[in-house]
Amino acid sequence: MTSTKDQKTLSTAQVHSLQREAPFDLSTYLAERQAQVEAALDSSLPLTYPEKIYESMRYSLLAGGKRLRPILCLATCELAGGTIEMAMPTACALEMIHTMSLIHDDLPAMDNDDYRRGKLTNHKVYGEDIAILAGDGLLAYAFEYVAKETKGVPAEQVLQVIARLGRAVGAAGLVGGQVVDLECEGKLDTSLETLNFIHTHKTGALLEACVVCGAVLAGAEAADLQRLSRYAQNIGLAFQIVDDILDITATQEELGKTAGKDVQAQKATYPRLWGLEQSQRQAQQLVDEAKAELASFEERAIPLMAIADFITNRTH
Ligand code: GRG
Repeated sequence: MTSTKDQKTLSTAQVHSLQREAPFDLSTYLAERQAQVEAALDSSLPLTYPEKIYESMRYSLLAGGKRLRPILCLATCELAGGTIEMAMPTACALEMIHTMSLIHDDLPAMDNDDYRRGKLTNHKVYGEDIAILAGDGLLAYAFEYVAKETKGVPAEQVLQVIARLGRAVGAAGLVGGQVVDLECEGKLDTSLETLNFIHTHKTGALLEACVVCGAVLAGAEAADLQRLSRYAQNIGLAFQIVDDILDITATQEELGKTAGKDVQAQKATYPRLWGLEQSQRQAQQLVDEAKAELASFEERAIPLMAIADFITNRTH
């Protein structure tokens, strides 16, 4: 006959075994990671003097969003054998950089948008001067945060992360993509090559940094970094194709920002080039190719596989 203590031990083991066998559920996974990221972001940027700028930075940083970039960084760190704690400062920095790019993108000098993440844009609330500075403040703080807050990772790997982040945001990444995007506004004959350049830089470069930096922090080998980089490049382009599709098919409520902006601004987009159906097919093909890059990671890649599928299935 088993004692009460044995029964308790047995049932805990059973629970663990059941947990191991439970199928992976992306919604649960994303909700859990989103909650961790929200808490980390909230404590990363306390409100201090001069309050006005910190308030403006916090307004956009804590305005919600899918938190896809930090979640990708945490997922690849875990895939490569690291921990969430090792990657959280970089994950927060990636969301700070993404948020600053949204603040600047929404400015009257760029896309001139009134809504973002279901709320008024930063410049609508705080004025253009403060919105520009809030973006600058977030960008600078992202680098400080990685350098100061990353714990338990060799300095050489942290340096690599900082270098990769710098490349992803500068003229070789987001800034370069945005410049070509602005140049192409109103040019409906923009080639596929130029469209791909815009999006591999504007959207793909930061997504690639998310995926690769997580693995760098965990000390992944060069061959794995290359596989993960190809995965990220494919999901980055698929993400943008779906973004273009949703601009046409989704409502303002679903998007949290003005719908139909691309057509209104006469932007070259994938649906304009290929039509909606072929755009959806191309996005699916890129997601399939992305998932194929993960084969050698076996079950460790389940979250990244599911995130790739989420990209083509998302509605906002
Ligand atoms: C980076 C120095 C520096 C300057 C910014 C304005 C600019 C240069 C670049 C534009 C980058 C940009 C806004 C790209 C679009 C990326 C994109 C698809 C955003 C939407 O991402 P989601 O759907 O948004 O993940 P949420 O709100 O869920 O985070």
